Amino acid sequence: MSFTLPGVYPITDTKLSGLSHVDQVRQLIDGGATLIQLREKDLSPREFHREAEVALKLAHAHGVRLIINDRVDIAFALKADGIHLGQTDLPPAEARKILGDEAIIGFSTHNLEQARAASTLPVDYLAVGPIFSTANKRAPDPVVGLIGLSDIRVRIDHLPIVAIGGITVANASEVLGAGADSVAMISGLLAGGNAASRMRESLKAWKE
Ligand code: 3NM
Repeated sequence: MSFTLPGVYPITDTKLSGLSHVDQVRQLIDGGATLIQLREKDLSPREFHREAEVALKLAHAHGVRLIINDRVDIAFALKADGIHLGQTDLPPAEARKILGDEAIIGFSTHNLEQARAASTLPVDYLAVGPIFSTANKRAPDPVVGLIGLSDIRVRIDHLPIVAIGGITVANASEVLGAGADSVAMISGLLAGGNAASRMRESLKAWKE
């Protein structure tokens, strides 16, 4: 399956935004998002399933795709568009067996070695990060930086790369310039309110 990442890849965070997943999805769609990841580290699986179900209905009503973070079971149960997996989650090949060929599978990598290892796995895109320091990940890996990102880009040329970690409307252009196909953002879009207009501004920065 050949997959194209949108230039801006928003990820939900209920704590940071103070909003439910569905309300974040509504604002992000309003700002032009076409692919959104639901990321939840605190709710029970049952609560997350309930929220994700509503968010998925809204997204699909607008032709927007929804990726679930970590929880292959919830992605499968809801027929979400895909799953985003970290290094300690279910291996991508196992997720592929469960979710099938059509599912979008993304995989987090944090250095060149991991990106190289991931490049042979049945995944549709790689996330690389943290590019800059970030407050929104527990125990983040060492910063990759723009040079580290472009080094990975040069060596991994057959998979789309979304950069993540400390990316904002202000620095998105340089991250894209270093070779990322897409920029993932949490606080850059959701901290301080007005996610729709920040989403719009980020898309503008990507198009320029
Ligand atoms: N993953 P913000 S960094 C969820 O390095 C996540 O893989 C990362 O939040 C990684 O955009 C990160 O607010 C947090 O910096 C991104």
